[in-house]
Amino acid sequence: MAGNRTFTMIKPGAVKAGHIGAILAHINKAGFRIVALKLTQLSKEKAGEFYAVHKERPFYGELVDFMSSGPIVAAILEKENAVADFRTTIGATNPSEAEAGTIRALYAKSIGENAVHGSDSDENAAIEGNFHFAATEMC
Ligand code: 3AN
Repeated sequence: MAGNRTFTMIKPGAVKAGHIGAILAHINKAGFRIVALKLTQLSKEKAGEFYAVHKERPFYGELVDFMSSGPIVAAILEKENAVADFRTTIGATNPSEAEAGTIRALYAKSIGENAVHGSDSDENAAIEGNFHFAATEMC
């Protein structure tokens, strides 16, 4: 059965460009409820831990450098079928392939600086949400 929560980050590029408000509004309009929310900055170590699954990929170093380069917004989102519906809302990893009107089509600069993260499974949504938030921060 599909779960009802997913995890997202607004990445440093989109935060620096001033897109926090527009992206959160887009998320709300797409029917997601914000369960947890924070503006924070990842250390290199924390970013490396978060993306450990990509350790062997050629872009890992670049990804960790970028994700620790400035503030991010982390959030847990709730909606029926949250993981799959949020991936539809954000669009393809490469913004040049993202459908028009998706968050990445609107706000991403490149495949590396692609505006937002979205969990790829219910299991990872729970792991990633717990990585960033204590139970008392989830409302
Ligand atoms: P998604 O975020 O759409 O699930 P993944 O899990 O394949 O995509 O990749 C995780 C992150 O790694 C992406 N959000 C993107 O920032 C970065 N990334 C993925 N593929 C590349 C690539 N070919 N070059 C640079 N960065 C990449």
